[in-house]
Amino acid sequence: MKIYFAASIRGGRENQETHALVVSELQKHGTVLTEHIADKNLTSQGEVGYTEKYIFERDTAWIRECDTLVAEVTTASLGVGYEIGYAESLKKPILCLYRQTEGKLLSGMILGDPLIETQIYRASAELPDILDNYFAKLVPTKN
Ligand code: 6IA
Repeated sequence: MKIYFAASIRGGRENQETHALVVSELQKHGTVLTEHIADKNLTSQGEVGYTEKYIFERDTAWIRECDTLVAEVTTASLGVGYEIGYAESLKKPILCLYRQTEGKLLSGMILGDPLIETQIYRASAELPDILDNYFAKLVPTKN
Protein backbone atom coordinates (compact mmCIF):
# COMPACT_ATOMS: atom_id res chain seq x y z
CA MET A 1 0.00 0.00 0.00
CA LYS A 2 1.57 3.29 -1.13
CA ILE A 3 0.24 6.29 0.76
CA TYR A 4 0.65 9.92 -0.29
CA PHE A 5 0.43 12.12 2.79
CA ALA A 6 -0.36 15.76 2.08
CA ALA A 7 -0.17 18.59 4.59
CA SER A 8 0.52 22.29 4.64
CA ILE A 9 4.07 23.58 4.12
CA ARG A 10 3.88 27.18 2.93
CA GLY A 11 0.31 27.40 4.18
CA GLY A 12 1.82 27.23 7.70
CA ARG A 13 3.59 24.63 9.82
CA GLU A 14 1.67 25.10 13.09
CA ASN A 15 0.20 21.58 13.01
CA GLN A 16 3.52 19.81 12.38
CA GLU A 17 3.19 17.66 15.54
CA THR A 18 -0.15 16.30 14.35
CA HIS A 19 1.36 15.66 10.92
CA ALA A 20 4.13 13.62 12.57
CA LEU A 21 1.56 11.56 14.47
CA VAL A 22 -0.42 10.91 11.26
CA VAL A 23 2.73 9.80 9.41
CA SER A 24 3.71 7.37 12.17
CA GLU A 25 0.18 5.90 12.17
CA LEU A 26 0.14 5.71 8.35
CA GLN A 27 3.40 3.76 8.42
CA LYS A 28 1.48 0.94 10.15
CA HIS A 29 -0.69 0.68 7.03
CA GLY A 30 1.85 1.00 4.23
CA THR A 31 4.71 2.98 2.72
CA VAL A 32 4.39 6.73 3.15
CA LEU A 33 5.87 8.30 0.00
CA THR A 34 6.02 11.75 1.59
CA GLU A 35 7.18 11.15 5.17
CA HIS A 36 9.37 14.30 4.93
CA ILE A 37 6.19 16.43 5.14
CA ALA A 38 6.05 15.78 8.89
CA ASP A 39 9.74 16.55 9.50
CA LYS A 40 9.99 19.15 12.25
CA ASN A 41 13.06 20.61 10.55
CA LEU A 42 11.05 21.34 7.41
CA THR A 43 10.15 25.01 7.56
CA SER A 44 7.44 26.85 5.69
CA GLN A 45 10.11 27.47 3.02
CA GLY A 46 9.87 23.77 2.09
CA GLU A 47 12.63 21.32 1.25
CA VAL A 48 15.98 23.00 0.76
CA GLY A 49 18.05 22.22 -2.34
CA TYR A 50 15.26 21.40 -4.76
CA THR A 51 13.68 23.57 -7.41
CA GLU A 52 9.95 24.18 -7.46
CA LYS A 53 9.73 22.39 -10.84
CA TYR A 54 11.46 19.32 -9.38
CA ILE A 55 9.11 19.23 -6.35
CA PHE A 56 6.04 19.60 -8.58
CA GLU A 57 7.11 16.83 -10.95
CA ARG A 58 8.14 14.47 -8.13
CA ASP A 59 4.99 15.04 -6.07
CA THR A 60 2.58 14.68 -9.00
CA ALA A 61 4.38 11.46 -10.07
CA TRP A 62 3.94 10.12 -6.51
CA ILE A 63 0.23 10.99 -6.61
CA ARG A 64 -0.14 9.00 -9.85
CA GLU A 65 1.69 6.12 -8.16
CA CYS A 66 -0.13 6.09 -4.81
CA ASP A 67 -2.99 3.81 -3.73
CA THR A 68 -4.54 6.51 -1.55
CA LEU A 69 -3.99 10.14 -0.59
CA VAL A 70 -4.45 11.13 3.03
CA ALA A 71 -4.47 14.87 3.70
CA GLU A 72 -4.38 16.73 6.99
CA VAL A 73 -6.38 19.82 6.06
CA THR A 74 -6.70 21.71 9.35
CA THR A 75 -4.23 24.31 8.07
CA ALA A 76 -5.50 25.58 4.72
CA SER A 77 -2.90 25.13 1.96
CA LEU A 78 -3.04 25.85 -1.77
CA GLY A 79 -0.63 22.98 -2.44
CA VAL A 80 -2.74 20.47 -0.50
CA GLY A 81 -5.91 21.66 -2.26
CA TYR A 82 -4.18 21.20 -5.61
CA GLU A 83 -3.00 17.70 -4.65
CA ILE A 84 -6.48 16.66 -3.51
CA GLY A 85 -8.03 17.88 -6.78
CA TYR A 86 -5.37 16.10 -8.82
CA ALA A 87 -5.79 12.81 -6.91
CA GLU A 88 -9.56 13.13 -7.22
CA SER A 89 -9.29 13.48 -11.02
CA LEU A 90 -7.26 10.24 -11.05
CA LYS A 91 -9.99 8.53 -8.96
CA LYS A 92 -7.62 7.86 -6.07
CA PRO A 93 -9.31 7.17 -2.72
CA ILE A 94 -8.91 10.30 -0.57
CA LEU A 95 -9.22 10.81 3.16
CA CYS A 96 -9.15 14.32 4.61
CA LEU A 97 -8.55 14.83 8.33
CA TYR A 98 -9.81 18.08 9.82
CA ARG A 99 -9.59 19.15 13.43
CA GLN A 100 -12.72 20.98 14.51
CA THR A 101 -11.74 24.54 15.38
CA GLU A 102 -14.14 27.05 16.83
CA GLY A 103 -15.08 29.76 14.36
CA LYS A 104 -13.54 27.96 11.37
CA LEU A 105 -15.14 25.77 8.72
CA LEU A 106 -13.49 23.48 6.21
CA SER A 107 -13.82 24.45 2.53
CA GLY A 108 -17.07 23.48 0.86
CA MET A 109 -15.02 22.14 -2.07
CA ILE A 110 -13.78 19.39 0.23
CA LEU A 111 -16.95 18.81 2.24
CA GLY A 112 -19.14 18.94 -0.88
CA ASP A 113 -17.19 16.37 -2.95
CA PRO A 114 -18.79 12.91 -2.63
CA LEU A 115 -15.52 11.28 -3.78
CA ILE A 116 -13.64 12.65 -0.77
CA GLU A 117 -14.05 11.12 2.66
CA THR A 118 -13.65 13.71 5.39
CA GLN A 119 -13.23 12.83 9.03
CA ILE A 120 -13.60 15.65 11.52
CA TYR A 121 -11.85 15.08 14.83
CA ARG A 122 -11.51 17.00 18.08
CA ALA A 123 -8.33 15.52 19.53
CA SER A 124 -5.34 13.89 17.88
CA ALA A 125 -5.91 10.82 20.10
CA GLU A 126 -8.83 10.00 17.77
CA LEU A 127 -6.58 9.71 14.71
CA PRO A 128 -5.32 6.11 15.13
CA ASP A 129 -8.89 4.71 15.16
CA ILE A 130 -9.96 6.94 12.26
CA LEU A 131 -7.05 5.65 10.18
CA ASP A 132 -7.57 2.00 11.23
CA ASN A 133 -11.20 2.21 10.11
CA TYR A 134 -10.31 3.91 6.82
CA PHE A 135 -7.69 1.32 5.83
CA ALA A 136 -9.86 -1.61 6.97
CA LYS A 137 -12.42 -0.76 4.28
CA LEU A 138 -10.04 0.50 1.59
CA VAL A 139 -9.87 -1.55 -1.59
CA PRO A 140 -6.53 -0.83 -3.32
CA THR A 141 -6.85 0.75 -6.79
CA LYS A 142 -5.01 -0.71 -9.79
CA ASN A 143 -2.27 1.60 -11.12
O1 6IA B 1 1.13 25.27 -0.56
P1 6IA B 1 1.88 24.41 0.40
O2 6IA B 1 3.35 24.66 0.43
O3 6IA B 1 1.30 24.47 1.84
O4 6IA B 1 1.66 22.90 -0.14
C1 6IA B 1 2.05 21.77 0.60
C2 6IA B 1 1.80 20.50 -0.20
O5 6IA B 1 2.41 20.60 -1.48
C3 6IA B 1 2.38 19.27 0.49
O6 6IA B 1 1.38 18.27 0.65
C4 6IA B 1 3.51 18.79 -0.44
O7 6IA B 1 3.25 17.49 -0.93
C5 6IA B 1 3.54 19.76 -1.59
N1 6IA B 1 4.72 20.62 -1.54
C6 6IA B 1 4.73 21.94 -1.74
N2 6IA B 1 5.97 22.44 -1.60
C7 6IA B 1 6.76 21.41 -1.28
C8 6IA B 1 8.13 21.29 -0.97
N3 6IA B 1 8.98 22.31 -0.98
N4 6IA B 1 8.63 20.09 -0.66
C9 6IA B 1 7.83 19.03 -0.67
N5 6IA B 1 6.52 19.06 -0.95
C10 6IA B 1 5.99 20.24 -1.26
C11 6IA B 1 8.67 23.68 -1.13
C12 6IA B 1 9.86 24.44 -1.62
C13 6IA B 1 10.26 24.01 -3.00
C14 6IA B 1 9.07 24.14 -3.92
C15 6IA B 1 11.46 24.76 -3.47
